Amino acid sequence: MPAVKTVRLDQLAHHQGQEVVVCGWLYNKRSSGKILFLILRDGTGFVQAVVSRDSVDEETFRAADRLTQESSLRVRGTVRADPRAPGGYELQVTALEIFQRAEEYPLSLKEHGIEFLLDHRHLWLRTPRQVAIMRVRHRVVKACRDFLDERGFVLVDAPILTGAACEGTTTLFRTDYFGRSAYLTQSGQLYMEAAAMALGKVYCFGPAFRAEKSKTRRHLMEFWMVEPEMAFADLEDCISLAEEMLTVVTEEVLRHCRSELELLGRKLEPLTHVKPPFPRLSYDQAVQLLQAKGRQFEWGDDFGAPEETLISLEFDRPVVVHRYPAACKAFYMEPDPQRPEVVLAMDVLAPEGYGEIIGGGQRLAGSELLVSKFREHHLPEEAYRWYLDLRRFGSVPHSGFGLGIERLLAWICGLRHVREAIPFPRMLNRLYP
Ligand code: NSS
Repeated sequence: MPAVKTVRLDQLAHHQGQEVVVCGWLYNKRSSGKILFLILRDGTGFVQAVVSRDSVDEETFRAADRLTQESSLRVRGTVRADPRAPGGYELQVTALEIFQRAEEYPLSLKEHGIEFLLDHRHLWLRTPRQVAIMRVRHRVVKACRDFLDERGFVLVDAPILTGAACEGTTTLFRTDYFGRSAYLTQSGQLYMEAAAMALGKVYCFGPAFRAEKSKTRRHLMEFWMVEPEMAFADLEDCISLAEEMLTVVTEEVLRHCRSELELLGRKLEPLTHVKPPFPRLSYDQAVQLLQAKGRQFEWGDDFGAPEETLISLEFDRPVVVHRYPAACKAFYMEPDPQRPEVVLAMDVLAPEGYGEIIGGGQRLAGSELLVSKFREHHLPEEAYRWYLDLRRFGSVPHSGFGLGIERLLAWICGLRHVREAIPFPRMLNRLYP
């Protein structure tokens, strides 16, 4: 094909009246005998390529007529705005080259069952809805990172293979490490605490693994987490950071991903409420709220999905729940000096019934209490010797949190299940594709 500029489909508006080359996959096709309408997609948009018998040779026309869904091709043509065409533009085709004529495509444009779609996740990703979700995901990740970068946080990568648990020993994925046990990381937090003592304000962004033997709408075995950690920071600083971060990330998505959210059928109005201050409830107040709503719930119990949903439905923006009973939380939480039976932990629950998207708080700074926590939680002290060192050499108040990307994305996009929020979900009975 002669040298004419190759353009992405989302750039066609800048090339009206010009001859261009575009590459893509066949999404749909109509024919009126003399004219073929090929709807192409390229991951950035759509175009209607119009092939008429008079403008290409007979052989090309016949080959185009035989094209199947998802066939890959390159076409040359002149760009014309047409509000009726999918994508808003038409190409009057003058040349067409086929990379591959696709075999019979398993995903038709009609509805499929969820198991079938998950079995074909590698192809399902090509559909407009999934493309929109992945674009919003990209924006969410970028917004989280930009937010922290602009505030002086340094990205520090945490290891994936670890020797000890961060979030309880029951959900560890174990693997063999030259005859010893290693575990896939549940959270980079403990390493970020070490890094915060070196650099001040740090974060990691990476995958986390939990062998959660539960099939819920919000649990994955492998998910992605952003974990900021700050030295010389208390629970209050941690809550403010979470509040500001969620506000900015939501604003960025609204600014850059409107068409994606519209395609997903997401109501924008609830997202426009995400502004500080977020409502704050102590665990005690949350328990009172649940009991007032008629829920059977005892002080000391941990919230499950139904409780989180009930609480979050009471507010029009994310809600912060703080000061949980020590027994509900991990070993590393600082007790409230006013009330040692509760810890300086906080969770952020997303509105519209979505529930927890952030977990964190102020970390235990004293070495003696930390050692007794290891014993209480039956953790092997030897594996945490380095972590204890952080309390022996210049311990300071410090705090941080973990934000789960898929849960945040599920809420922002209005998805029913986190499985659509990650390109290749790992679930209880799914390791394919
Ligand atoms: O267990 S967390 O509540 N907290 C931590 O892991 C801390 N060590 C983080 C820290 O302080 N640096 O998990 C944090 C978030 C939680 O709010 C969810 O958004 C997400 O991680 N999360 C999950 N997402 C999907 N699937 C599963 N299984 C999952 N578990 C946690």
